[in-house]
Amino acid sequence: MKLIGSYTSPFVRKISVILLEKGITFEFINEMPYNAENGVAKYNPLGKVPALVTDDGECWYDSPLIAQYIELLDIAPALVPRDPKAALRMRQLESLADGIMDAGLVSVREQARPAAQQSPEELVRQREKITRALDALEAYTADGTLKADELNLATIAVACAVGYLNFRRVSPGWCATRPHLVKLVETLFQRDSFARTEPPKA
Ligand SMILES: N[C@@H](CCC(=O)N[C@@H](CS)C(=O)NCC(=O)O)C(=O)O
Repeated sequence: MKLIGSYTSPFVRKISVILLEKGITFEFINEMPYNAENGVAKYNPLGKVPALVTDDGECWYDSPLIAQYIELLDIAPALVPRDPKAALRMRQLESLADGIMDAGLVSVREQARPAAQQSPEELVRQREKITRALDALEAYTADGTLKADELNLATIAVACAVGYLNFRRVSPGWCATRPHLVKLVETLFQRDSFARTEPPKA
């Protein structure tokens, strides 16, 4: 299998962690989608990473769908419940985490523009999405919907989303008022799969 991605993308990290946790061997093809010259569109017409190319030459893109494909391979540990409704609930939590990644990415892109071209309103809009989503995740960890000691699609996605906020210093004070979420992500960050997929420092 080939995973097309960049080392800084939280969506790519989610898929890398899933593959590592399941012990699936893969080759990482480093492509930077925001570089002028990049080969991402060969794999995904939308020009986004991750994309996954299987040994049969099938190509999958959009990380929730890739995660679903990998789960279909039926390789332990199972990361999504078999019950369809429970699976849907877990995928909704994945969407919430992915939404934080999306809003974090938009914020980072906006702040990379020349100061005069940045939209403070857009930055506030994105920050509010992140704040509301983090509050929802804190509530889900407090009521046991998300459990720090459970490895599944939702907890992996949440840890990747928060890892991205930390890495890009978006919402830097997020942890002050969300102790349950802090415990969850710190537990996940201790895993080898997370240590091996930490974004580069520079
Ligand atoms: N919904 C997509 C989002 C992927 C995404 O936005 N990836 C970013 C990198 S973190 C990207 O490739 N952006 C390039 C672009 O938007 O042109 C997924 O879950 O795979």
